[in-house]
Amino acid sequence: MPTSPFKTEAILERPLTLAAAQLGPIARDATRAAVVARLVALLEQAAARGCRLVVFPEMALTTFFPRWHIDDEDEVTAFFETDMPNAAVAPLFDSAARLGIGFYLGYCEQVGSGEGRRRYNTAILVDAAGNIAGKYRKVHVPGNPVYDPALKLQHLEPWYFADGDLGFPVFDCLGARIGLLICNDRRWPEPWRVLALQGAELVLLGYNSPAQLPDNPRQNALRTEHHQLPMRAAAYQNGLWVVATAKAGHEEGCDMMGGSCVIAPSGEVVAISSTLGDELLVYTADLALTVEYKKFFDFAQYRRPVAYRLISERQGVGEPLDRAAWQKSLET
Ligand code: CDV
Repeated sequence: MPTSPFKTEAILERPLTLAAAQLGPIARDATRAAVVARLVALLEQAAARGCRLVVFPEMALTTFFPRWHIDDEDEVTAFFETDMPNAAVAPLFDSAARLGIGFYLGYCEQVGSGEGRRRYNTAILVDAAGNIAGKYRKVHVPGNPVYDPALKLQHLEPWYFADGDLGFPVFDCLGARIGLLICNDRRWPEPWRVLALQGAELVLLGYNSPAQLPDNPRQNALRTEHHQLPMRAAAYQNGLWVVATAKAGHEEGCDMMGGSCVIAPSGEVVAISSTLGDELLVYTADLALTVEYKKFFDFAQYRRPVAYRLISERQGVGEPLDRAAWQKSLET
């Protein structure tokens, strides 16, 4: 693949040294203390290598339990955090503040209790002083809302989690405008564009993606391609950097993809993990590189929202609009 010349430029205008902190498998019975110790170890490595921002995976504190239908409500509840930060994650927040490193952390969030209880697949952005600077709740929650014995691979996220209700916010943090996404979000073009319309320069994303799809086996050989393709396109079309971090490896009988990566606004994958275990992938991104691509795709000049109206008005595929309907939609 041809590469753009920016990699050889010695002087970066707005450098931000960041890292994807990939995790290997987390056991179903792993304690929070054991997991947080692994996160802190990666943070220490990041500090030693000059990082200012570390991106942990989706659901970084627990195993990916939506692969099971769990009846035991106490076991399910134990996967969720009711407060953030809390005593279990305090060592992570304390270390980050001491080291002056910001981080993205995916976790399972429970709001309230009893009948009114809500559960979300959530990511937070923590600044270099250890304060929560932003929160996002996963909007594209894939899989089945109920257990389906016909499926070879269960993915019961909608059974456990409500759709995110915070939209796609951006946060000014660490000298960058940052958006947060979670796993399946990366496969859809809309969230990237909504973030870019708010000036996002850097999008952070954690994921748990099975390495094989036994119910769609023809896609198995393309898993890495289907992981990178939408993010590379999104980086290029929106002029932004992407850091995507996996929970990888053989987790409780399921092979999870690695391939944590950093993608430049050129659409190039500029760094990629090489293991399926705990691994720190460090890269110094030049935020100034976003400018060239944001100018190339000058939204203010070239976008035609009126012509795209169907995207926000229609959810699934419907009948073609006839000419009169198009005309009407362009006029109103
Ligand atoms: N955690 C995820 O959202 N995983 C999905 C699975 C269902 C394919 C993904 O898009 O990778």
